Amino acid sequence: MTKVMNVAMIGGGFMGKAHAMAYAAMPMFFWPAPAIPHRKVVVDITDGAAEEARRRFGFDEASSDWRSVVARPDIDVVDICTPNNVHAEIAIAAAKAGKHIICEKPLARTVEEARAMTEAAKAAGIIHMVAFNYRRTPAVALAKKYIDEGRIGRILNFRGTYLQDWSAGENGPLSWRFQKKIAGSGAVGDIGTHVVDLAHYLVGPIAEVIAMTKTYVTSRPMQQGGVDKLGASEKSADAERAPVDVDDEVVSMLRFAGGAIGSLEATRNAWGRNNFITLEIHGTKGSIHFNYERRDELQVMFADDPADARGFRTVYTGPAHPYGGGLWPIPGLGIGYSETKIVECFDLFSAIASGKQPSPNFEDGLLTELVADAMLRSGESGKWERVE
Ligand code: SOE
Repeated sequence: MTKVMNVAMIGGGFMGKAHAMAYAAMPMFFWPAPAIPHRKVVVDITDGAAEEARRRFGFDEASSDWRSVVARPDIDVVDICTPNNVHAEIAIAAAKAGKHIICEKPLARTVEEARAMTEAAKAAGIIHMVAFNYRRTPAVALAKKYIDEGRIGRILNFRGTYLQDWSAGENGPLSWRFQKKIAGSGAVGDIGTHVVDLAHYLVGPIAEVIAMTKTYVTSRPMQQGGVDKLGASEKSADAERAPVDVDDEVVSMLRFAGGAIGSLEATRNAWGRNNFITLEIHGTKGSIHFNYERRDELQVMFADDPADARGFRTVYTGPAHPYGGGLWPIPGLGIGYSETKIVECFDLFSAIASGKQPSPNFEDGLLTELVADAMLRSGESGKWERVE
């Protein structure tokens, strides 16, 4: 019999929605499931918000006290879907209570927090995962397969972007994402870390960076409570403004430990770009291009293709590709954000069932945090900064 595991989800906002959906859907896709996640308790900041999340996301119980929930003997997995400022506190308490943990990205606000979380998780011997979900897009996993099989050859370079436009308007509210004490950093931590994670996954560790960071919108109308609306606020223009103390954009050059070079750009102020995660990798035997806005497709070019057929071809991911056995039965039916979260959930529970750490785990999350920190330091110093 497949084991049922009780999940306590802390945070019922945007990520809570995505994770709750994945808990319900994962066994429907991946059957037999490695375990069946049971939506046991959802925690939010007030009893009212928690109860609403319970009804909406199908949990048995609601609570506004994460400390007592995390300590409960009937909880197997703690899922951290909160803003970044409480990741460390919750994760360390959950690890001490012996719970497996999935934590939303970025792992923490600072390297110190990420290190403390990693040490606590390792000391407790629990399974831990950071929710960098874009690795779980089948086309990205296919790129990884081609690279691991040597079909692209030695990797020469990497170009990664993450461009969005939800904060381009200067009257988008000052949500927690623009406050250093809650978020840690701006575009670097929020979306740049996704690209760092993808670069680590596909190419290997980044050793050194030189970066420019910039803040274009230096103050924003204060948010009038409620959930983070990601920029969209009709009435916020009249509200009192407060300073933004994080970066809006980062542009960085990268040196990988394995010898490849690369670049990374991340901004949430690029009008017209919505979730524009692009990757281009050139190797000695071929090239790969991916654009998340066309996430069913992997563009690939093999240098030994006949001269009269040279060029990128489009592979539509489907059953022949990573995770294809669980997802849809023919290519092109459409992979979405939900599928990346369902696959993430599958990988988490597979790791728990097998007792083998998934990737990215907290150690990988800490490495990503070290790169983000080097970018922020380089943004200040104007110099190459080592990742250490
Ligand atoms: C906002 O930039 C955001 O919600 C990020 O925080 C997520 O990590 C990304 O997947 C979508 O955009």
